[in-house]
Parts: sequence; C-alpha cells; structure tokens
Amino acid sequence: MALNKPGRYVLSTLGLIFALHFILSATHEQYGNATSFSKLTAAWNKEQVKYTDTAVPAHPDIAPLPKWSNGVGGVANATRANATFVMLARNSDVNGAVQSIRSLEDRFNRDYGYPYVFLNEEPWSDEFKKRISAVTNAPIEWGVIPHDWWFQPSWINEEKATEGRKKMTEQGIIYADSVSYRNMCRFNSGFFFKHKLLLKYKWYWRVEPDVHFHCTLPFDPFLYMEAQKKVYAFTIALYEWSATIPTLWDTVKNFTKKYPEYVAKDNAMGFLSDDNGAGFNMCHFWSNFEIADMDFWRGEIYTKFFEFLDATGGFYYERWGDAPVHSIAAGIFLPKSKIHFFNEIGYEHPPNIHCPKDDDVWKKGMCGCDPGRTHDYGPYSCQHQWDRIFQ
Ligand SMILES: Nc1nc2c(ncn2[C@@H]2O[C@H](COP(=O)(O)OP(=O)(O)OP(=O)(O)O)[C@@H](O)[C@H]2O)c(=O)[nH]1
Ligand SMILES: [Mg+2]
Repeated sequence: MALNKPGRYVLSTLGLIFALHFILSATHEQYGNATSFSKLTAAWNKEQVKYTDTAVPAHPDIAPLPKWSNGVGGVANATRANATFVMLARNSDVNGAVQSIRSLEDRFNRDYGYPYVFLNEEPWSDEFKKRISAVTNAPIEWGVIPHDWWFQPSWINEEKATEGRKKMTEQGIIYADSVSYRNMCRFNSGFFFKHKLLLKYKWYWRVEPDVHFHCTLPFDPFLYMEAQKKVYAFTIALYEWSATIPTLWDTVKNFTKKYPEYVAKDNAMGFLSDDNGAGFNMCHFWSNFEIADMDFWRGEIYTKFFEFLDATGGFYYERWGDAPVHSIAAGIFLPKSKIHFFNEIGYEHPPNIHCPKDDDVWKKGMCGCDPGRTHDYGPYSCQHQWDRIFQ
C-alpha cells in the first residue's frame, strides 16, 4: 500500500523516536529505568490505588505484627488478646455490615486478624456470608441465637406491654412500637456474652452495620485494655431519652439497696448522676461501640443485676436500652479507673461521630473525619460529665 506524503512523514518521525529511545535505554540506565513500560504502569496503578477507599496505609508507627495467615492459630496468640469482634445483625443488614467490616479492616484489623462472630436470631443467608467473607481474611463464625434469649418471654404480660408501646408511640419515641427492638436491647443487655461462640473469648469489640472507623489505630486496643487493667471502653457518651426508661433508675436503686456490697468504691456515679445517685442524669456510653471484658458481664454482680432488672419486665413494658443498662452497671459496679475513653478511635454511628480533636492524635491516626464535627463537647454530649469525675 502506497503512503501519501504526510503519512510518510509520520512514519519516519515515529521510527526516529523509537530508535532514539532504544539507543538511550541501552546506553543510559537511569533513562531506561524511568521509561520502562512496567514502571509506567506501576506509577499509574499507584495513582489508582491512592484514590480507592481500600488504600488506607497501615500506621507507620506500629511495630510490624504477624499478618493473619490461614485459619485459627495462624498468628502466635501471644501477640494478641483473647478477643473477638461481635456483630448482631439481620440478613437484610448486609450492605451496612460489609461497609462496617471494610472500614474496620482498613483501619485496624487487616494487620491483626482478630476473628469475627456474627449473631442473628435467624439462620444466616449464603449471600450475607459470601459478602462478609469477601472483605476479610480473619476467621468468621456464624451464630444463631437460642430462641429464649431473643423473643419476648411468655411471663411478660402482653396487655401491659402493648399498653407501654402505645403510650410511647403517642410520645413520638423512636422504636416505640417495635418488639424486635426490645428483643435486641434485652439480648444485648443480658445474653450475647453467653452465646457458645463467644464463651472462648474474654474481650469483645461490638460493631454494628453502617458504622465508620475514621482513624488508623496505632495500637491494639484489646492489648491496651489488658495491660491497663481496664474493663469497659467507649468513644461516645450522650443522653438517653428519659421516656424510654421511666422506672429504670428506681429499679437500680432497689438493687443497690439490696446488695450494697456490690457498689464499687470510687465508681463513676458522678458521671451517671448529678446528685450523688438520687437521680439519673441520663448520661450513658453509646453501646453500639463497646470494647469490654465479657467476664464482667458473666460475673456474679452483673448476672444478678440483669436478672433483677429483667424480672421487672422493664425491657418490654418500657423500652430499656442496653446502652443505659451496660453503662449504669459499669458506672456503679466498677471503679471509674476501669472505664476507658478511646480518644484515638475515630468512630461514626450516624448521626453521631467521635473525631479526635487533638491535632497530634488526628494526624497520627491519619483521620478522615472532620474534628469540627465531633460529638464530644456538643449539646447532646456527656463528655463533660465524664471529664468532671477525674478533676
Ligand atoms: N438479628 C437482628 N439484629 C437486629 C435486630 N434489630 C436490630 N438488630 C441489630 O442490633 C443492633 C442495634 O440495632 P439498630 O437498629 O442499629 O439500633 P440503634 O443503633 O439503636 O438505632 P439506629 O440509629 O437505627 O442504628 C444492630 O447491630 C442491628 O443490626 C433484629 O431484629 N434482628
Ligand atoms: Mg445502630
């Protein structure tokens, strides 16, 4: 095929460029390295990686830890705590659950490989298992909740429970009419730590669907809790809606009257109450995030406490949340030094967010959140009440 004049010019120019590139590559090593095809594609890939949400770098300060290898026992347990993540969810929560686990893996667990336990009152769908298994290499166990730990007990007076739900609906309270929400609160208050899949673990980190972890954790919080002899940790403290727990505090006071020996010396009552325990100021730890020692919940004091509360039917006649129940127990039955605020853990459960305000913590954690949005000292926060008990 004969080329026209401009075609011939283009061809000979291209030929000249290739010849020059070949001579320079062969005679100048640096030029060759800089322009090799693999280098150029690597540079392109790096740019790609930089802009995907998977590319949260591991924190530079942490000593290299063994990566999770294959299955239980793949990592020397001496380097890790006896701990697990636990997520209670429905099959329909799959997208939110994937989002939470992705976020947790990117910001912490991909370097640690702590296992996961998923709990549900129904059998897990193949879809849920497949989607979650795709986003972590850590071991996962799928648990079903025993019937009686979840559903409303037969001894609850249904008429009274219906009346309670109706009253709350009239008051415009969120989840007022939901029995399943009450099942969930009661299960999280008194049963999850007794599940057979959790019995082998001491520590848990509770994770919910649709949460975000905004900072890379420069340490292992489980090992921190163990080393510092902590029992319960939180990231957000806020006020409870009092209409959901009209008789909870009186019930707590009846319990402590009956068992005064269970009340810890130097406890966190000053966080829970503004008048030395006479009334509850509604401050509690937001329990959708928790890192805690399950032996506390499994111990004699909390077991008796939960049974005492449960026997009143308040989980169903009112709408007692696991957040105030856990918080009150930790606040009264533990010395305050056993409760820890994890400032470094940037955490969001919409609509609330904890984002470290201290510049050095924020930078060190490579936090993606806006510290200006942190809940800590906003109008609905109880962080002041927490701070004041250490002043
Ligand atoms: N298996 C199961 N899990 C549930 C059910 N209801 C709630 N959960 C889980 O229990 C936890 C708390 O429920 P949420 O609906 O998030 O309650 P919340 O955090 O008070 O309220 P939101 O602001 O709606 O998130 C989450 O991990 C849910 O996935 C249920 O009926 N079955
Ligand atoms: Mg939630």
